[in-house]
Amino acid sequence: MRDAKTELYGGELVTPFERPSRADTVIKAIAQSNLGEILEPETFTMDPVRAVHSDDFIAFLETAWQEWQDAGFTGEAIASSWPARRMQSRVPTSIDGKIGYYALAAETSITEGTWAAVLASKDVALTGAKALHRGEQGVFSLCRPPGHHAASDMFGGYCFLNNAAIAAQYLCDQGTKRVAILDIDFHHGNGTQDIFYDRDDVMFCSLHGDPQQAFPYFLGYADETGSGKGLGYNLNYPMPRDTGFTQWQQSLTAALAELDKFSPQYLIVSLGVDTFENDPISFFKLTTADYFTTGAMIAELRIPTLFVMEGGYDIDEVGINVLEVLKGFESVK
Ligand code: SS9
Ligand code: ZN
Repeated sequence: MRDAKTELYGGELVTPFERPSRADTVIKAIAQSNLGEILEPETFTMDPVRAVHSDDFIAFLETAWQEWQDAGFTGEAIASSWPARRMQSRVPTSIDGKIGYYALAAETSITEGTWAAVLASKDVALTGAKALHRGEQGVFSLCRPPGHHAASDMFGGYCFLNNAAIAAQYLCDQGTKRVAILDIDFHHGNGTQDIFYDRDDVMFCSLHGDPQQAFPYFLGYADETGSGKGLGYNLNYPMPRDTGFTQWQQSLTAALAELDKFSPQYLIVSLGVDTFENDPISFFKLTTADYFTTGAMIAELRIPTLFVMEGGYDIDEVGINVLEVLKGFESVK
């Protein structure tokens, strides 16, 4: 289990917002509902991970914590130096150099148990993707840690391997022609966008806080629409501080219309509920009832859908809010 002790937040090391109890409250809420069977994840090989992430990045993640300890550091592994502008000539070999090279932000510590949790999380996503491929109409993968900020060779924003991207690529590798990813986490899914930016077989749509004001700050603008043959297959809907459901729903309606035109065989929803009004690190104003409506709207597409857990940091409400999305999805027959 990943139970890091430190997150760099406002200049202090605090208990991470992304913590084990998030998953506990979600599984508890779902177990008390009668939404369907709860399955344990299968173990997959690294092949689906290697189809999305670079070998050097995977090798880094696997040994980072050991190397950090071997270097004699006593705190959790955290980046503090970056290949900033005009400093990008080569990859260092020391762990403190490497962690800066592979980190896109400094809030995310690597510690004992991180790699094991990261592997389990991608197995949860792949188990969901496999169930979808076998004919399920709706599946939820309770992944933790989340994945949408992780790019092919960068971790950060609490994410290490991109679970949704790995699931999407797995479906492509099974012969699927078109997969769509709808990211409704409060934060822009920069990693997922980056991974599929030049592709026309995986469409990416993200609704999120304006990167002028919100993490990940450097990506997520509306004019990022894809490159090469991927042009037109990347859609961003940034929204300002205090956005409530009326405005958010307009973006969702627009995104769903575009997804419908693309006509994917499978839909993957990067499901974050950090859009919630009481979320401690975000600034949208969605309510619990809005999550039911959201789930129902997604179901109206009538595309086999895999929900992959991303963010949501109001520990008391994260379970009920996720459950409402799934109940809304199930309410449409
Ligand atoms: C910087 C805050 C960084 C990272 C949030 C990652 C959310 C993942 N002021 N916060 S869903
Ligand atoms: Zn988020």
